[in-house]
Amino acid sequence: MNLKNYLLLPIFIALLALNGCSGSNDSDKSSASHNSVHSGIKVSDAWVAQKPDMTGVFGVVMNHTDKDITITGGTSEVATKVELHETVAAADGSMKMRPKPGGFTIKANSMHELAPGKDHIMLMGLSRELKPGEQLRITLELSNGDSLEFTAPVKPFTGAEEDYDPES
Ligand SMILES: [Cu+2]
Repeated sequence: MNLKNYLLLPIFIALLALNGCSGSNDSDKSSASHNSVHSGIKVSDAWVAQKPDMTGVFGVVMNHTDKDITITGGTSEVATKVELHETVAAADGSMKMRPKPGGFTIKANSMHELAPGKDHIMLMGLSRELKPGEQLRITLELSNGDSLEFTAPVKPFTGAEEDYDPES
């Protein structure tokens, strides 16, 4: 190895380390750049709860257009079926989730929050175990014929509202 390579090596390693971190750890801010804008509609702060069999996708959907847009369905590589759920109070007072009739309508120039205990995207029939930090690709179908694709990191979900840092 000549002297020039010797000097460059630490820089190269440092760059590799930086790259390695941005993908999988701490998903809050870095993941935002993976979300894409289509037809003026966007998903931000998206995340997926780490659960077996079926799980929820959460985040904020923003409609920057001057027309109402409805999310009518979706697909994901890890789910056999994607449903759009709402959470409602059952007769016995417990909270239950079920497919929302008609899907999620995001009013013109408004946002729609997807959160535990509220509306959410449900990934049904997961084909494999989800790992904290991995990025899942989700595609939503819109009422205007377009689709909205975004990526969401998997985060541990304990059932409580508390924050939990998946970094090991
Ligand atoms: Cu659900």
